[in-house]
Amino acid sequence: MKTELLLGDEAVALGAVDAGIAGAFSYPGTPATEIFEAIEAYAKGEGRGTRDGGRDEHSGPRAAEGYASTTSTESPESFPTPSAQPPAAIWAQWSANEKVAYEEALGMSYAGKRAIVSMKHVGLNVAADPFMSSALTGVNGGLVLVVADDPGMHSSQNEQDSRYYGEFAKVPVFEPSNQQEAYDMTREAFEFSERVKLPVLIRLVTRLAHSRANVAAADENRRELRDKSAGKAEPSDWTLMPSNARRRFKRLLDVQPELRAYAERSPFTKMRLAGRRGIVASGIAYNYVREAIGAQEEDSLLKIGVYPLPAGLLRELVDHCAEIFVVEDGYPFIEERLHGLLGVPGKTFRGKLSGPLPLDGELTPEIVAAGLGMPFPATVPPETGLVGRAPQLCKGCPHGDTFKALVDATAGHENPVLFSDIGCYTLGAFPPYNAVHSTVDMGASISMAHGASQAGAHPVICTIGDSTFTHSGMTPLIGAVRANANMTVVILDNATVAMTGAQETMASDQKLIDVLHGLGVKDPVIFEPLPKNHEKTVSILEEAIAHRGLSVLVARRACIQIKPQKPPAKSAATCELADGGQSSGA
Ligand SMILES: Cc1ncc(C[n+]2csc(CCOP(=O)(O)OP(=O)(O)O)c2C)c(N)n1
Ligand code: SF4
Repeated sequence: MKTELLLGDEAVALGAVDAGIAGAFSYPGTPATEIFEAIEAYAKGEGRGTRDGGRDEHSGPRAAEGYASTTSTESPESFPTPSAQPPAAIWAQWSANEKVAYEEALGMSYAGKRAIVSMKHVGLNVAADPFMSSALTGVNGGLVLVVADDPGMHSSQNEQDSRYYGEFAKVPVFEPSNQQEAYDMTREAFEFSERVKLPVLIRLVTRLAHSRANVAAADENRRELRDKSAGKAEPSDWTLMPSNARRRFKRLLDVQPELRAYAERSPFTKMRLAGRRGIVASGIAYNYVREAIGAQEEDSLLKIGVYPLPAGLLRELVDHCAEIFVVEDGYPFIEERLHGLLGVPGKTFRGKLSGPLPLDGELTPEIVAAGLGMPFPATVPPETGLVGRAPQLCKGCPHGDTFKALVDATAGHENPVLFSDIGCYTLGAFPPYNAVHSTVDMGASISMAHGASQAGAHPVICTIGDSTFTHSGMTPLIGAVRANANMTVVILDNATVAMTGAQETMASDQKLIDVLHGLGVKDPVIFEPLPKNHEKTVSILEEAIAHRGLSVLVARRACIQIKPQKPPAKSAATCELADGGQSSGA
């Protein structure tokens, strides 16, 4: 065993590498981004776990063309007999969006290899379609989906709890309470996935994903490629036409008792029966409980690590206790199920539903201790002397110059409708621009602009980043082109996925123009948002607004954080990348 100081995300990554994955798939999103990035680093030989002893055929920077890791040149040729040639290394490449990432991982699993797919919580909304159906098809090589929830919305547009998705799909959910469990559970999740032939969902939360602790990991030389491709696969299991889907849904129902039995006896679930107050805790909240109650052994305690819920253990605890306190980060998932609509006669429940724990936001050790009536050392925030300020675009950001021009170009219109999307440019909602009137979900700016234009609104303009465009903006643009909708689309091509830490983008520069041509946009207008071009940019926008029909413009200028810096400029770059440090939603 070797001990390493790891983020929760990195512990999952190492667990996956040590479980013998053949591939990692993801689309960036805080707080899950580092899972993929750590696997990518391992795959490139920067960390441990490279299957071929650290061979690295790729030497370019991460944000460069050609993508990162040592990649497989072999792809499965046909099902059910996958390629006899195992891939030479871990395949690790960002996907266009979370749905694509999930499907790529599923394909790898069908081909008999272990695959991990990771995303932030809202990413699972995008990937929900293949996720739900993969519970019916089942898997071949182990398939583990890691979803990082963001209670408290540190860098997200909403707060949602992925355990509901696990229950909805009827697949097992593992919820680590610390970094060691993140590592151990990931390895176990692959084993279990292959045993029950289902995808396994691992749920993390921001606080665990982004904090470090020592993790004891397996020795480097224990890692070996897992390969299920020799077994005969049954293609009809994976072909969800109604007759097969009905059969497969029955199979999913039939396997549920096995999942429940596993949850009851899982080493990640622990129970202690003691006093008449019972505490049920899961995930990171279990740590907060341990911190609050310390070494005392008066309370009865059930730690839940695996779902579906261990009904037998919960029954024992409820029978034994008069008062049950449920402590969980996220929605009151356990509490709702335990309490039901009508409660349990003679038993008192406490938690998020009945108080004193808050229904929204993130739990903290202080909140949990106060809820349990335990003393907690008061912490005094350090005196920094700093005044709080709204998040801002970096000084010199290309998006700022586009928004300035947009504000001037629309100044003569009484009611311009300015849809936008998710990225650094969401900060255009703040003064001095106030040029973002909506941000809902990735790609929505184009579809909403189309809807508004068909309602007769004018001018209708949407701003969308290059990565968000290839994530979910291309599909609605096809409809807008077909209808020649009276609207203006401005694609903000800054050559990177800036908000989540400058990952490589799918289509920038000429590639983006080629994509637009392919979607039916004949003559996209390109401009360079620079202060010296301001008047010209304003007139390009005015012309587009005056045009009765669809105009597609590309604001092409690289994010200043990825441009090579001249020495003095280096110290002058003070911007935080929004997804990591600001909070406009990521
Ligand atoms: C479904 C979903 N997946 C991922 C994210 C995280 N995320 C927010 S914006 C963004 C992309 C930003 O890139 P781009 O559109 O090119 O704009 P930039 O930040 O470069 O200006 C990502 C990946 C999210 N908010 N929602
Ligand atoms: S990171 Fe780049 S895109 Fe984001 S605000 Fe700064 S300069 Fe603009």
